[in-house]
Amino acid sequence: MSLRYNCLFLVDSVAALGGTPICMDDVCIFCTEDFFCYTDRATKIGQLISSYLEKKSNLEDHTVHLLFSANRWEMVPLMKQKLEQGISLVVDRYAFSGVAFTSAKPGFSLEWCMNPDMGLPKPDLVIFLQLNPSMAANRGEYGIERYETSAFQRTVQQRFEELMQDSSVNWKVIDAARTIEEVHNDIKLLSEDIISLAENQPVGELWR
Ligand code: NYM
Repeated sequence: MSLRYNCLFLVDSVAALGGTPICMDDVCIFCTEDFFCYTDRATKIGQLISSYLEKKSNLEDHTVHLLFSANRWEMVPLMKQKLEQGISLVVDRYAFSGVAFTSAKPGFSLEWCMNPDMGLPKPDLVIFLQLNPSMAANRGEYGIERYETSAFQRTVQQRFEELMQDSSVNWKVIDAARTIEEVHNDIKLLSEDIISLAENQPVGELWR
């Protein structure tokens, strides 16, 4: 893979980030950097997923998992183009959410869930915003979409913890139960460090 002059890092969490009090607009310090959000509901694949999440349609569990992955792969050319231009990318959710959520369903192994995302651009840093499911339930608009039940989110949390055992990924856990300013500060410090470290390093491939 080619060299680049930037960094790819992402913020992942069990709970939706869109609600108060933590919102990506509040915690994201990189207004000049590019921001990708998965699920990207603007594409045709994203619209199929969105309709499923909003319970307007049903999809078979393997099928929806592959659609989530396809929704990431369809953006890879654009992500790579930007990375090669020296732009750091901030990503809200990525393959880790894909694996954690599907493997929380009965009959899905972590390994099966990881396969379709193998080879995606590898993040230099993964920030996990830790929030317990009962606090998450108090966040804005929680409970409307599919997966937004405390029992399911607890299993998702366990799957994230299993994924965090993988030392080949640069995981950092941030306590998201604190104020926006505190969370913002932690993310800022971690991000500044990784941006200088990742400079001139080749983009890695996830789970390879
Ligand atoms: N989700 C998200 C998945 O199940 N698989 C994935 O690959 C991704 C990216 O979609 N409950 C789930 C997690 C969320 C839901 O995401 C919508 P958000 O960020 O809450 O809008």
